[in-house]
Amino acid sequence: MSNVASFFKQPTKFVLSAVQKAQYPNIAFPEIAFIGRSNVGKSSMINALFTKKIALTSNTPGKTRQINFFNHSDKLMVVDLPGYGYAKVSKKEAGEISQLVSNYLSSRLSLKKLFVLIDNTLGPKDIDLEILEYMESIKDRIVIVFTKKDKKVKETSEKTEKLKNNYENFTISSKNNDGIFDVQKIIYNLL
Ligand SMILES: Nc1nc2c(ncn2[C@@H]2O[C@H](COP(=O)(O)OP(=O)(O)OP(=O)(O)O)[C@@H](O)[C@H]2O)c(=O)[nH]1
Ligand SMILES: [Mg+2]
Repeated sequence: MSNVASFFKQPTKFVLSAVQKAQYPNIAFPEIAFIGRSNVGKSSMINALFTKKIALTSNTPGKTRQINFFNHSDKLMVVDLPGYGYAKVSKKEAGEISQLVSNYLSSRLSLKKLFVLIDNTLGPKDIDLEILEYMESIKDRIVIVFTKKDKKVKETSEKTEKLKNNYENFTISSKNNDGIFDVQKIIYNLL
């Protein structure tokens, strides 16, 4: 087995769910985080990368409402962020979630890569482009991941090509693991 494959098979443990900055674990490992619209497949991708069911996934958008931290083998912190743009949460809760995510993004110095997930079947939405614009200052640490490659494309957008030209990017499926190994290599090389 390659070093990369055996690395991802090592234990990954849930650490805690945070709803405020004071709760973030105080660690020295490099950190990676996953962000994207609700239901885009953040938790599924974490499970595919780390080859185990650690992050809760659901057919119901808005499943992940807190910042979930995972410790991979005392070498890497993995962060599952709440999804944005889910219409069915109350305005108050949506405000709280976006505050939580922006606090996280502005304060986490150990963050080595931010994976911004976009649903390949739908293409980028305004809210995805807004997040990318907001994160412009850390552009070199952003990797765009187009998810659900196994599914039929429903909407095409000229914005997709533009993003592909401007950002490091991958198109993956967490269902059949297509493209997962390429992302594992990127993560492995951060250590
Ligand atoms: N076909 C297919 N379905 C996927 C893929 N990735 C995720 N899904 C499905 O999409 C739904 C949402 O996946 P999650 O991983 O829970 O999405 P999330 O981004 O964590 O969602 P929130 O926590 O609500 O923000 C689930 O029904 C998954 O099974 C994929 O690559 N292919
Ligand atoms: Mg989730």
